[in-house]
Amino acid sequence: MSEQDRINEHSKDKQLEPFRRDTGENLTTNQGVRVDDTNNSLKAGARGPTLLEDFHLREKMMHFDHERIPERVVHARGSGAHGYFQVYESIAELTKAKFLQDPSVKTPVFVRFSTVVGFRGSADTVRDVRGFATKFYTEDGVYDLVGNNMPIFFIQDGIKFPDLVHAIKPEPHNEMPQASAAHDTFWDFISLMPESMHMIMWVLSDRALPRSYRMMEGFGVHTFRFINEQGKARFVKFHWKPLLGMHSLVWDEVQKLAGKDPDFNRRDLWEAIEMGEYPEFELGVQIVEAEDEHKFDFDLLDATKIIPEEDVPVRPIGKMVLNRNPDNFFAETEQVAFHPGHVVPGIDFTNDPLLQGRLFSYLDTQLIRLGGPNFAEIPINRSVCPVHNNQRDGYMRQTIDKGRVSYSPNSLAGGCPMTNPENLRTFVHHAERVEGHKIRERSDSFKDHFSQATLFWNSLSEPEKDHLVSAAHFELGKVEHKEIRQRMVDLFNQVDHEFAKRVAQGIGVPEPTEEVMKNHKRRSPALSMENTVKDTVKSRRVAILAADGFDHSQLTAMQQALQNAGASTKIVSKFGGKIRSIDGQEIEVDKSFVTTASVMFDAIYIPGGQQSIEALKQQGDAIHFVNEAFKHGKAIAATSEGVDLLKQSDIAGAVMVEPQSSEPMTSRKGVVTALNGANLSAVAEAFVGAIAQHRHWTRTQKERVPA
Ligand code: HDE
Repeated sequence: MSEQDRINEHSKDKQLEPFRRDTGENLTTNQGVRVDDTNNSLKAGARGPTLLEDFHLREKMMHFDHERIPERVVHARGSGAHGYFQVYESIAELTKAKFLQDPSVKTPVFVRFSTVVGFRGSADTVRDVRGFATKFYTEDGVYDLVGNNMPIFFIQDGIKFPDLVHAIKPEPHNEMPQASAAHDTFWDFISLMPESMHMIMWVLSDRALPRSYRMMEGFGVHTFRFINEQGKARFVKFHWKPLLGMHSLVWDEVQKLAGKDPDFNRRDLWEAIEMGEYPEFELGVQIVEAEDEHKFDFDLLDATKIIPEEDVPVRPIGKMVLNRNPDNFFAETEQVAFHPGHVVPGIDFTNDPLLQGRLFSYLDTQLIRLGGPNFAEIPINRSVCPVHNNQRDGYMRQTIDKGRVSYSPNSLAGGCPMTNPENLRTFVHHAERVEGHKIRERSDSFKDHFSQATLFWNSLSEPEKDHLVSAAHFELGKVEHKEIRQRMVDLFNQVDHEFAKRVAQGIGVPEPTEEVMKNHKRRSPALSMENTVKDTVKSRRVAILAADGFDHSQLTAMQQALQNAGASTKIVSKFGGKIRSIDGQEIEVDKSFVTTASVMFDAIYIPGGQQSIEALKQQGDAIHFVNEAFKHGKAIAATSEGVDLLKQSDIAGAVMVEPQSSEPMTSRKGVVTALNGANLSAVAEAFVGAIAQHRHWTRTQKERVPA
């Protein structure tokens, strides 16, 4: 295989091919011996004891007994996808990384998205950071960008990681709560760790509730280095930007989803790829010249800080497309082993003490999780370029190394495999000059823990601020120890006085009286999700509520319009089976009220049809569907008699749903109505626009709507 062939979009796929296995016709043992019966163990007489001789039983049971491996200590619950990455144009001036040179090369990738805190079987939609780990199978070896959906971290030094994780995981005496930070040990720790304040603002924000893995940003978090062919080093921060924009769920919704569909984000990713709606992310970089290292009012080595995008713009350098679901969850998504230390020539580390801590942890944890030192040979982890070294043996060794030489230097194998520091494709560590005393100390340049927390707060829109305050009410409201709640309010008071007062009001502790830290009033618009992409409904899911006697032409016209815009629809009714329109046409119901809920959709549409609407009006589930979608800020459309269902619901008083005679159609705060079905194309256009807005947070009366 030529080098070029080896690195193309399909090279990883081809490499995996020999490992794939179909079900096969005949059931055999692991030795390939055909089995006569797998339903009855071998016994001495039909009612007699089982015989030790039953090799099929023993082998089957032995394998089953060992099917589980330890789950990841953090990021246990994940979802993977294959795809490729393509650079827009060569960035050779910045880095010699081979996969960032040639726009015609599609470098294969495998991505694993994850939650951090919950166990492997926990719900997807919890309030948490999301992992965003990408394995690039490049021509110069495997490069892992092991990032998160938040650009910073809780702690500045890796040595605090075990403490952080112990504090946030379920409490050790009773193993509660699952997949949640809302408990005493976490907030006890945080209230004593002011360096976590910036990250805490992100975790309390809507960023912690992504609508989809396809709609969240990713960040390398640490400052890394790019090294070009001339050996010039620059600082770099990595950003993934979703082409669909960043969008979130609402708190009430995520809690319901955790019960109704704990696989919500996983299913969303899987279905999108199956339907050809391939998730796309742009890779961007913020570059800082080496000589500018100290020009910021924070330290580039401090992982609790961002470089505001307005100060150093993010330069898009390429695009990743995820276009193939894994064949087997365990073999790929579970066994994949990421490591921030997997770098290729052209990408290097900095002295960020958090990053340095990570460099030890990942290999170490994989040793036990994947059962020995040979996990790089597991198909999903294999490099697509050749691997040669003197490593031998160990549990589960796959490679059959030929010859008698496994040491260096040697003469018997002509000195091979050789090292070659002169070759530009060889990884040579950046020769950074370092000097210092051996001390356990934090640099003074790491000591401002509040300015960027304030920057984040200042940059949010009003609805985002409201959500953040409510999140603090929930999280801290669950904390039993009042002194911990108090300490948090005192810390928040150093972020913003008004914010701290609002939090205090909801958690039963006195409001701070003094403004201890003057708000610097700086903002970074890039931090608000209000300023994200809002011009597409691609891959959005719309529920159409209907019953017998619905208006077929309205329903199908809306379906068509939504599909043309890239959204997909599901017909929801009381029961599964078929429903019949006024003019006798039958359509298949996709989901019944018991198998779905408004929380699984981005928007709802109610077509007319007297009989259909009369039936829906009698169904509490239909009314609830409307109320709940309204409360969660979702776009709602109703035409002709469909408007009556809105009037019957609790949203009638909350928005003006009755079109005026002078207005054939109304569209207010994401509720689109028309008494006349003839206006369907205008309704559809307004509805598509309303869905593209994602959510209509400014519905002032939504709090009064029960749901
Ligand atoms: Fe991780 N982290 N981490 N982490 N991390 C792991 O590695 C660790 C940190 C991240 O989908 C573990 O194989 C330490 C920051 C992701 O398989 C473990 C520190 C960021 C994933 C580990 C950090 C991350 C992990 C658990 C502080 C964002 C999931 C299982 C020094 C930049 C990768 C494993 C996947 C997984 C250690 C901090 C991202 C224990 C010690 C900061 C996305 O090795």
